Amino acid sequence: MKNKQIKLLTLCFIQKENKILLAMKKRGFGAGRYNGYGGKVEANENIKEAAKREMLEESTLKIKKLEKKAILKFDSEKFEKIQEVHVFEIKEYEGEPKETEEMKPKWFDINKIPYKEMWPDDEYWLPKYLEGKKFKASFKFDKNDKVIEHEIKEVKKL
Ligand code: 6OG
Repeated sequence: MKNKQIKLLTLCFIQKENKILLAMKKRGFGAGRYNGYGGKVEANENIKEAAKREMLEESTLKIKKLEKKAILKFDSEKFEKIQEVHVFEIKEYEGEPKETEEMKPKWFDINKIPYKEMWPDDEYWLPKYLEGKKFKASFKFDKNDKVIEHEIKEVKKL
């Protein structure tokens, strides 16, 4: 993992009672998979601002309050840079999620998460997220996006 540059990204989830909001990515990196909402942190913004901007662009929701829950690092021989994904729980928002050019939203029962249609790392760490834990994790994929190494460490603060 050492000589690569880092690309900063965000990933946001919303829970309502026993449901979680995921969205089908319609284009670009990760197309055809369900995921939370997020994207690249631009040079002129901080990570939280980026998370809010991506939520607005991809779901039309206006975020009022969010809390960082995890930092995930992904590496693969296919990736030019290590992807460092900052995961947030959306605590307060305005609006209803709408389909956009990039994402098609769907609420899932937290006991019926569609792991087979998600990134293969998700089934390792999303359960921990759903337990309300804070953690740092790293994953290495082979060229078929299979997880070949992983580490998850709970932390008090991020
Ligand atoms: P754009 O590049 O389209 O944003 N992301 C990942 N999410 C999961 N669950 N696993 C991964 O394993 C991921 N790699 C990236 C970060 C890409 C979005 O996908 C997330 C962003 O929210 C490799 O702008």
